[in-house]
Amino acid sequence: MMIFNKKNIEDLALFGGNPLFKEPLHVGRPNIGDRKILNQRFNQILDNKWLTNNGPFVQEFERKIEKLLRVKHCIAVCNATIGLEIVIKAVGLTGEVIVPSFTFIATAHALKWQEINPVFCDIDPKSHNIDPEKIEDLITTRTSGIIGVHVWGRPCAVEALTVIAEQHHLKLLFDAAHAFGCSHQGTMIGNFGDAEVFSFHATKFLNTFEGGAIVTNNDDLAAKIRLMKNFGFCGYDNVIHIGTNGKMNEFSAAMGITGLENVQTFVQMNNKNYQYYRQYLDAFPGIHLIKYDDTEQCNYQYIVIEIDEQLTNISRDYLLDILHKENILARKYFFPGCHNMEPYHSFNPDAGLLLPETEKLITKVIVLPTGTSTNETDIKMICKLIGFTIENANMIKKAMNSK
Ligand code: T4K
Repeated sequence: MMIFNKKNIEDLALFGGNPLFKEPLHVGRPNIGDRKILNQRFNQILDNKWLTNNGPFVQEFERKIEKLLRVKHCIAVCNATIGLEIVIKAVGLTGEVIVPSFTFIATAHALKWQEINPVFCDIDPKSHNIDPEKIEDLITTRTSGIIGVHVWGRPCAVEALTVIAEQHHLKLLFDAAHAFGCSHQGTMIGNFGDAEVFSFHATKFLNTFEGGAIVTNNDDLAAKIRLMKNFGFCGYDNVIHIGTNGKMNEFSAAMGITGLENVQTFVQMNNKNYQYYRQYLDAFPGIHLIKYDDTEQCNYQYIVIEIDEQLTNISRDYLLDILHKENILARKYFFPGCHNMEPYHSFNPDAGLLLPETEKLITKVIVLPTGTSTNETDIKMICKLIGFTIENANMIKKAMNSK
């Protein structure tokens, strides 16, 4: 039976006490399905001697995703970053593209990699997603598209973005890296805009070690993307388009298929953890756990809290220091925001002036451990520690400052 080992602030690991957890608790522990079946599939791949290049497992994985999401085309790729790069080129984006800064750096880099400038748009502080009301002011003659990001798997304001894109003749893509298995008004993510891109990185809800998928309902676009992810090959010795190597291998696809067979288990586990956090964090002033819309399909993959320092009396960064020393490896995604990272910061050092909500949010967010590595007791302990920190905030700050 694990007990909470903090009575005084000297008991905190930061001040020399024993850490609450012996082993580190991570954010983003991989969800793994049935190992026996997975190993059978790995053996089958080795027996087949067909390891990559649109093999049978990749094809099965793609068809299964199309069915699950009720989308016409799924093209599996080696990771979401390459997926974004391919689709950006396939829809013909050029010049400037409007994106949120509150996202993983890959969204911006996928553009800049091909000499397209990401123009950072502020977010809606309620959803953490791109704010459609701030987009039109950023549109210039060079703007060719918008990329929305469904941050934490919570859908963007899809309808408003679609209207803006149509009115201004812009392409609309979604970085759906976090949103596999989520829905918006009853429609699965994957069906919006010109195309959407999922990530199946190890830390994602569904993982293929590394991997991703581009999904679209546009036949011509899908055909083009299929060519582009395989060097532009159309049959043997016949290259008809510029392309790259974006192929997913068979082992990744086998992992993905095995994961797909277990998505309900992953959702239940994540949701259970999310509900524990909700229950145990409820009492603490200034700790706001983001909400998921239970009337939609959600993957509950991210446990995200916002710290209101006025109420907690302790900053996000101090709290994070304390958590880390106790072996709780919480993260401050997506700090410091793409606009404060290179090469974007040097290109426009004042970008933050137009991003007040992003600037505020990047100082407030903590993503807490969940998934297979955490259970109710762990969550109770993490929440107790957060409560203990808030209760003793003044003393802790004083001790930290005099260290
Ligand atoms: N768009 C968005 C919005 C994204 O969030 C991402 C990726 C992309 C695009 C691009 O997708 P990919 O090209 O990657 O398919 C991680 C992931 O590397 C990255 O995929 C992800 N977003 C991002 C949000 O998180 P880091 O720098 O946090 O990774 P790392 O190594 O620190 O791992 C995070 C935690 O997970 C650690 O506490 C350890 C744990 N972990 C990690 C791995 C790899 C494990 O327990 N096992 C593992 O195998 O970026």
